[in-house]
Amino acid sequence: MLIRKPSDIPSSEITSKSDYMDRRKFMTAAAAVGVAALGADRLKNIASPREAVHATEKLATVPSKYSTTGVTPTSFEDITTYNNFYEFGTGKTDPSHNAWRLKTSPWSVKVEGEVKSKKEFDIDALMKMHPLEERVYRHRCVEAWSMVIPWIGYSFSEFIKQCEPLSSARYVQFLSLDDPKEEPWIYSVNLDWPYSEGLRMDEAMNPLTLFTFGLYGQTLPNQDGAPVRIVLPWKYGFKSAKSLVKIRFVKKQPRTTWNESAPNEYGFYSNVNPNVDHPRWSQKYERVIGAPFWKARQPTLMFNGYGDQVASMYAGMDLRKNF
Ligand SMILES: Nc1nc2c(c(=O)[nH]1)N[C@H]1C(S)=C(S)[C@@H](COP(=O)(O)O)O[C@H]1N2
Ligand SMILES: [Mo]
Repeated sequence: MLIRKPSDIPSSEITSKSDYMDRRKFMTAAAAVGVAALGADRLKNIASPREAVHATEKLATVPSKYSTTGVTPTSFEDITTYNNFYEFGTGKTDPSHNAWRLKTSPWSVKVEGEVKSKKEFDIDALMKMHPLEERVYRHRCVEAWSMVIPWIGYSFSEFIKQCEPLSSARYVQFLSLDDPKEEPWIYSVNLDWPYSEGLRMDEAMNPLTLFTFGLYGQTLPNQDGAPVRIVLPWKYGFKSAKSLVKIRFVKKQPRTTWNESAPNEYGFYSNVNPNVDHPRWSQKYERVIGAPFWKARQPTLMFNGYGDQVASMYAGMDLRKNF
């Protein structure tokens, strides 16, 4: 996404001045702690923080009938070094350098809102809730680049069943971790934290909606949203929130981070649609990350190629208005 550089943003816009000054003090302290930790323990065993982020566990999977065929997966290297994860910086390589700070164990996901009773699931229990499938999906960022990623997970609908939502639940909200100790970059990025995304209940129930724990045969590298994220292959990448700590079943359409940041540019639905351009660029084509130059520019497909499975959910809707 394109947003203003931190230096362009007056501090008053982020928060009150005194708050801001306190935060600055805190950041300096946090940076010092980070350097100390790096200097002492970490460098003893690993060559670089990058390596720590790549330290993942193997996962056993079963094949999936929802996997996309006839596509070539992007390399592991590109998938793990070309990321959007603004909690760890806005540059494409920032998350691969900075996300080693994310502590993914212990980890749990809270469930609240319109459910029979509040729940909290430990990450291990979540990963065992249903057999893990390998699903190759196209991944299309609103910035007009794309990848193909062999994810690991199961349909989010399996998890919804365990949550016992009430009939009053019409939307699902996804909330990412916002921990300034592990993600001090959140102070310099002009977005409202925590990162929040949302889906209509039928979209959340669609079998393509993947509760995701891994990629390329192993647990998610931190920069890709460890230990658990959501993946929606027919929507622009920003709908696929990373490092989830809370899932809310709600009555009304929830706040979503990019929509509240620039409502004329990023809608609630954000279905991939080559016929509706972003106000600042075309969505007709995409740059394929890692592809040889003669394949690097390809036309974007309606619903990113998943129309057969998802188009009926939007029947009768004006997709220009509901972008
Ligand atoms: N919490 C959080 N989730 C996020 C983002 C983010 O900045 N923070 N970026 C989004 C965007 S714009 C994209 S394209 C995808 C990128 O996922 P990937 O880096 O695993 O390819 O994550 C999405 N989920
Ligand atoms: Mo994106």
